[in-house]
Amino acid sequence: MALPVAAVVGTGFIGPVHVEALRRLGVRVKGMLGSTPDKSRAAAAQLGLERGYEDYAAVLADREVTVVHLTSPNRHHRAQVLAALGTGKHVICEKPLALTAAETAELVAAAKAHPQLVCAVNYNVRFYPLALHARALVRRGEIGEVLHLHGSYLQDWLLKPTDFNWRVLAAEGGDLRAVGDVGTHWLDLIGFVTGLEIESVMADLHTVHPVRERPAGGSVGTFTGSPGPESGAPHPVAVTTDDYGAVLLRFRGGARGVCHFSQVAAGRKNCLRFELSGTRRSLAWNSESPEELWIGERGEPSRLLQRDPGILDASAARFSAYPGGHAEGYPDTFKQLYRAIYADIAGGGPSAEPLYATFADGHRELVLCAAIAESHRTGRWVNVPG
Ligand code: SOE
Repeated sequence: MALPVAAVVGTGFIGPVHVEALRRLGVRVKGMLGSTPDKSRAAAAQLGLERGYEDYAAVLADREVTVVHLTSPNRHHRAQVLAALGTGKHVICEKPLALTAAETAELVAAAKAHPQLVCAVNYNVRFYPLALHARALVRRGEIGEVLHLHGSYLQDWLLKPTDFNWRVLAAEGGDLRAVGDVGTHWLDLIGFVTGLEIESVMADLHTVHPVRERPAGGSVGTFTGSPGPESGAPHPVAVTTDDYGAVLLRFRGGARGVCHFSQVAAGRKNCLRFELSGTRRSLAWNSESPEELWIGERGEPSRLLQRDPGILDASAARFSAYPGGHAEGYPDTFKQLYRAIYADIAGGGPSAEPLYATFADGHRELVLCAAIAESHRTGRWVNVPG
């Protein structure tokens, strides 16, 4: 079988992360597509890629390309996924999978109609070795039954009213932003690690800056937040998406949870934390110190486990490349995620229970977002359809 060849759609913060991870695996990345042909060419030149595509039609028409990575603004995902599947290409789509649960339901159906194609959502946090190890400990019964859990995902790059990015606009990124952009990482991870399903939610969302200063012309990069030198005078725009969201969770089977998400938390750059409290032990992990897993005990000293493939569960050691003390972090999660996905591509199609998030998992996140939005609107607990 011919080796897979990838194209990456989107030249912002995350597109180059995909390119780098693929190259570390030896996957050929043929080209990139930006929001203009000039941006495509500039990105291709900077990363040393063969093609800066003119438009999406040119990506699809490139018969050498068998896998499309979508890192474009969320509003493009639905149409780009459908078109890629229509031309027989595997799809790895950034999260959230699309703008609404109606759109993601359509994408799940499209994936079913192309069972030979791998359809994945880029929930990379699953692939920190200690996230995989925590999952294995829960599965082995090491923490007993989960009683309750809590956590957060906090960033600060949208703290000021002068910080702007396409994500703040509901039309570009979806109605929910802190919850949709970073909260769905947390919610996906919790489901992945514990196997628990959320039954109902009670949410409180808040837009700290209902008006933000949007620079004229020029673009504002993710994490740079504020306008670059090429941007013109800013003008005020109304913002309806959440800067902050807090959600109480009830899980099927009785466990309880609480989480909050923010993109206006000064000093927190990209900080995802969770703590699971079980009938035997607790587990806690923080993405900003991803090499350590806290294991909480009652009758003996609690301990900090340092990542080392030699002591990890085999399911986690498989995705940990370096000996302990040789830190693995954010870029490695993309590499390991693509290892799992490209193994399926090489194997001829999706495996039965992949570790990576499928379109069904991506859909589940949009269903949760809809329930969270409804709960905030109505001030009530809202059931999440199973
Ligand atoms: C911006 O908030 C962002 O890049 C998210 O979109 C990513 O999913 C997350 O990994 C880091 O932060």
